[in-house]
Amino acid sequence: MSSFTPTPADRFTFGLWTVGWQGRDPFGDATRPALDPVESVERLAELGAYGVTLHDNDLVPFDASESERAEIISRFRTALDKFGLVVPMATTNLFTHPVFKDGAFTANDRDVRRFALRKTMRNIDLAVELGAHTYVAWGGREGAESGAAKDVRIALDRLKEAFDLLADYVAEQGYDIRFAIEPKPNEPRGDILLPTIGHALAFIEELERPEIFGLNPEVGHEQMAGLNFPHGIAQALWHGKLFHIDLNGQTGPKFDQDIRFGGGDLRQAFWLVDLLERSDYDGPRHFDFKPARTEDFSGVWTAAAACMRNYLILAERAKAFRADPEVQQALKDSRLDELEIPTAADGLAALLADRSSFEDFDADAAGKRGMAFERLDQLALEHLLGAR
Ligand code: XLS
Ligand code: MN
Ligand code: MN
Repeated sequence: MSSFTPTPADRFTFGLWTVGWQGRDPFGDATRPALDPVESVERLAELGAYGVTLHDNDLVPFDASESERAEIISRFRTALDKFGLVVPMATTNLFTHPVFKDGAFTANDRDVRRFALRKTMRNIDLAVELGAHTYVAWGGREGAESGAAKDVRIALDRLKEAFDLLADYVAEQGYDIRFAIEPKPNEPRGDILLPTIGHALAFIEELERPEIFGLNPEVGHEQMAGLNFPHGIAQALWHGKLFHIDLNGQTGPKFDQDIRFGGGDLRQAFWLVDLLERSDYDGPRHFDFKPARTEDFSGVWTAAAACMRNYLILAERAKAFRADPEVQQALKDSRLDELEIPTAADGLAALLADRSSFEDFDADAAGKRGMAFERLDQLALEHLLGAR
């Protein structure tokens, strides 16, 4: 059994806003002081992380002057170099300042939309400077609380317009950047546009340059909608659209809990790691969690280390599950190998002529066959629990 000690080769990354979250929620003030991004870089490097990610305003305050901005960025770059962390992804804060109260790219006010685009383009420049190749777009306030407040079809026109302009911008600048859209069903808006992986996948195909747009799905966001996250990720992979991933924990449909990875729905976490580790996804394993506001900084670093450790434990458990000869037999007993056989590779005519497929098919007998899924799932559970 490995030591479950992360190294940069595991490609674990953290948002500056995760460990830096001060614990402010709708009912309570901050429970922790602000954390210097330079300290986050140092501590995360010590813990074995590969990189950090950021919103523009996680690093540079919204109202910083040009010279303040330059100084903050230079100090941050020095820390990255010193502690050996990379910045593979960046994103824009289009939700904190009151100017974004009705959204950014889909705000009813045109001047706000134009400001949001300029703010994003400016931060794409910084993202590229810092070496990022992925630009996340979470439309946290692109939504509404009431029916007439947003004409959704027109808002989608504006959202497409914004992404098409951003794609033009990166093409004109010659940037090697791909966009990863992050779906979320609600919070902070009552309802948010592109609420799930499926909505976002369909939207991307309407863009002018769909090839540079993919997804950044987050565990808790799909689970807030009662959806199966590993299934969503499997479909994103199937479409070639898993560009990035936000790992955390959630316990069912409620507010966005952002629990450390492994907290929350542990069985879905197991199947997620099993899927990711067997897939061709080679991007960062990015944690977007919030250390509980009950914690001091010691608890913050404990939670950050636990995200990585839990991922490694689950990867080891999933590997043991797949390697177990009894599991391999159980997979056959459940006919997973048969699912791999195309249903009618012999062609439509052969299918129509095949009496055994319909006229002579004994549906009652087939209906009596057990699928043996209970045994298969119990084996998985025992591996997950460390009982095998
Ligand atoms: C909020 C989102 C946000 C994005 C980045 O719910 O998860 O943190 O990941 O803006
Ligand atoms: Mn979240
Ligand atoms: Mn996220």
